[in-house]
Amino acid sequence: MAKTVYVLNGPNLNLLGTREPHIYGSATLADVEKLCCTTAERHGLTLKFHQSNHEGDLIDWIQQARTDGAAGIVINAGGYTHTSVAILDALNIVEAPIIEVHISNIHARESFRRRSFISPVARAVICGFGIEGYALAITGLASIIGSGV
Ligand code: CA2
Repeated sequence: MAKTVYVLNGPNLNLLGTREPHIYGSATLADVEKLCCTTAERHGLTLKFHQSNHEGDLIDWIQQARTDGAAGIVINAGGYTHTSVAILDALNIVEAPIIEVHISNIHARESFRRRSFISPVARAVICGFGIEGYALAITGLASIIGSGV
């Protein structure tokens, strides 16, 4: 059976492509989903792709990934990256590899963005590659879990 990868997106990422293109580019979240889908397929992975503006939804999907036996989680928690102990707690009990993704280079922006509650539990962190970071994250995950080409 194909392994499943969860790609989780946090608050405001539904607005991708509509505002602040100088920071986040012009691709939409639908484009991100397509990119993730193609990349997951290439590696023989099944994709579960979600976005929510609500912290609890993200926590529910993290717990679901764990109970489903997902092969890994790629997460761009948006602004919750810098604030959420609750998301950290949820990720902490996931045994599958977690890849943290940011579209922008969070280290080249305001100082509060340099702190991530997720990085300590992430196997890898990708930032500053634009939406291509999602494809890199899935490819890296496939390599870690030994899936596909
Ligand atoms: O660079 C990233 O991917 C971020 O995770 C995006 C978050 C930000 O809080 C993080 O520091 C870095 C914000 C997502 C907001 O997305 C928007 C997209 C278009 C227009 C407005 C917001």
